[in-house]
Amino acid sequence: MAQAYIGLGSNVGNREDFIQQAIKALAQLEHTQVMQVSSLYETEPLEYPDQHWFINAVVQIETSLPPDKLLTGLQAIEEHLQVERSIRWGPRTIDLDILLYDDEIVCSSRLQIPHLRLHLRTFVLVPLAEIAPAYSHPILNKPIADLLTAHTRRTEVKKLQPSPC
Ligand code: ROI
Repeated sequence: MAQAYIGLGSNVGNREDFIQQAIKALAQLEHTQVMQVSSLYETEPLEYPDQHWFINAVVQIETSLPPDKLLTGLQAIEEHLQVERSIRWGPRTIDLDILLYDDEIVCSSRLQIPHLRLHLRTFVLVPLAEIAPAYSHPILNKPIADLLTAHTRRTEVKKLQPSPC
């Protein structure tokens, strides 16, 4: 089994609900188990500021799907949850990215692992550091916690408090 980390983001409609539905769908992927789920964070939009804030989270899975099959599975979940992709970097109901897959490096036109901008994005680093602080980035060779400390172009990220009931 491989260990992989999946980034989730939503900024349309009931964002928390889309994230929860996507986590359930991840748990139902064949040959895949959800091992850890980070807190949910409300995050300032990056790149395309004139849109709603996102909810972001990171999930650790164990899977025997190879990276390309895992990507196909994530795309099926996105389609099922009806991703709006009319504007590049614009609003989306749900976005699922493979951030890390063991210490594999994949560089094809369809898929890049580690995710190319993982170390530049506060909304990825904060939830990833919550569940995998010691995980070493296979290209930068630094633990995620160190990448977060070194990350200077921070955008705002607020932890959502779990509802009391
Ligand atoms: N900004 C935030 N805060 N969260 C995201 O998930 C996200 N996803 C994107 C872009 C448009 C880069 N900005 C984002 O694809």
